[in-house]
Amino acid sequence: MKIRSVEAFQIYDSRGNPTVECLVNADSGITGVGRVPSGASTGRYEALELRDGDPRRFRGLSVSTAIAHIQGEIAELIVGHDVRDQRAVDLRLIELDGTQNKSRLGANAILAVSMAVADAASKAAGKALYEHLGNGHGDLLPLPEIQIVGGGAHAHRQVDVQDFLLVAMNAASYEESLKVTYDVYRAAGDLLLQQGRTAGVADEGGYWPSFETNDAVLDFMVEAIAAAGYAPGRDCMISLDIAASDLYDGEYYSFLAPERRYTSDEFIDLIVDWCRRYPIISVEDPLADSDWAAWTRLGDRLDARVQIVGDDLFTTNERRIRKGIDRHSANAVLIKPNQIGTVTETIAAIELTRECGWLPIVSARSGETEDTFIAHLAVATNAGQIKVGSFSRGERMAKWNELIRIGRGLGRRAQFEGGRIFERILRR
Ligand code: 2PG
Ligand code: MG
Repeated sequence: MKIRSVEAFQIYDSRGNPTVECLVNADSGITGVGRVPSGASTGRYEALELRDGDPRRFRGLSVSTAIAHIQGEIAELIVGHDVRDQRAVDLRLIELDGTQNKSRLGANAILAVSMAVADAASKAAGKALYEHLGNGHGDLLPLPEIQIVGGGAHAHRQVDVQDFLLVAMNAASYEESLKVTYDVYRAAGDLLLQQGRTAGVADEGGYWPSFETNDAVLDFMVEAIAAAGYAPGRDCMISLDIAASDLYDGEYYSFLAPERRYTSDEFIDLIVDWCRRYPIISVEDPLADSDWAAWTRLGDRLDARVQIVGDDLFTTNERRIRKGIDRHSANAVLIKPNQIGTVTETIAAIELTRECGWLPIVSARSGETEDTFIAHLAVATNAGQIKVGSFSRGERMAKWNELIRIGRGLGRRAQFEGGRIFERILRR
């Protein structure tokens, strides 16, 4: 099953910004597709997304250089390779690029190709992508964390915290978790209308309301859960992505709502206090990606049941995850393929996370496409959790819906741990 040709062109993500689509054409008329997403609150240690930088074209965001790299050097390298040998292709791509952060060819170019190769191989085998990627071992439908309110870099800093998400703790199935989310998302919308706070929708489809403080949004989350008929803290819990690297200047964390500066220890106090006062099960990037020592101090202070997730801290990078494990920095890792740039490295990051007893959470980016690769990745690797933004907008719903289809494909083999997944943190 050899690669015959490689195509690449510019498409647009959910913010309308340019991104890369790649087609890998193999024998027997098989074509694999890869489309890359794009972040807004990007971690400093992510693999580099190559943009043209010409302010006259798409405000500098066009991707013709990345596309030219696919059509030129990359195509030349991989034509003739077997699509089934993902690892060999990915390693050659990494070698061809030759940099630590894929900055020469662009992680957007490399990942588009890597994903298209995986897709082509699954089609060649006549298998669904999750079956191919997981060698038939993937059967766990993930517990979703779904955004109700967006803030931070995704909503012009209306509030400082980036994601206020819902976790349906007691849902007995993946589909029931969506039903619970629907109820709460809609109840939240009704409440915002009644309270005159509606101000639009943030980048990932969550509400973008006007609130004076982060605490007010937390109160509102609890109110929305109850209004939907669920028990806060039992049926539903809150997950936060603080995206704290965006709030940190190297010395202080700054909030606009209300305006205040915090030292690392004051910020830790604040997070601990929130987790005490609100039904919070998970905090992502509660501290900045350079503030390593503070992460360890937070872990010592927080209730052992709270999931502490490194996103910008780890950037799906095995080296950084290993450092975090040595330092007891967290107990979960957000997994985003475009932070590292190949399918092989993404799966290796998930495996490392799990080997150490930590929890992986497969995640979309704030700029997404209709691509559903991450839904398959989550099931293939039995990741157990997934984060795809809110319960609205086509690029988000494409992933939630694909997981319904995967569940149907798995039939009676399908597993769902739901909120019990957090017990694994305690068992460490
Ligand atoms: C994150 C993601 C998704 P972005 O921080 O986890 O919410 O945002 O893609 O902008 O980095
Ligand atoms: Mg994040």
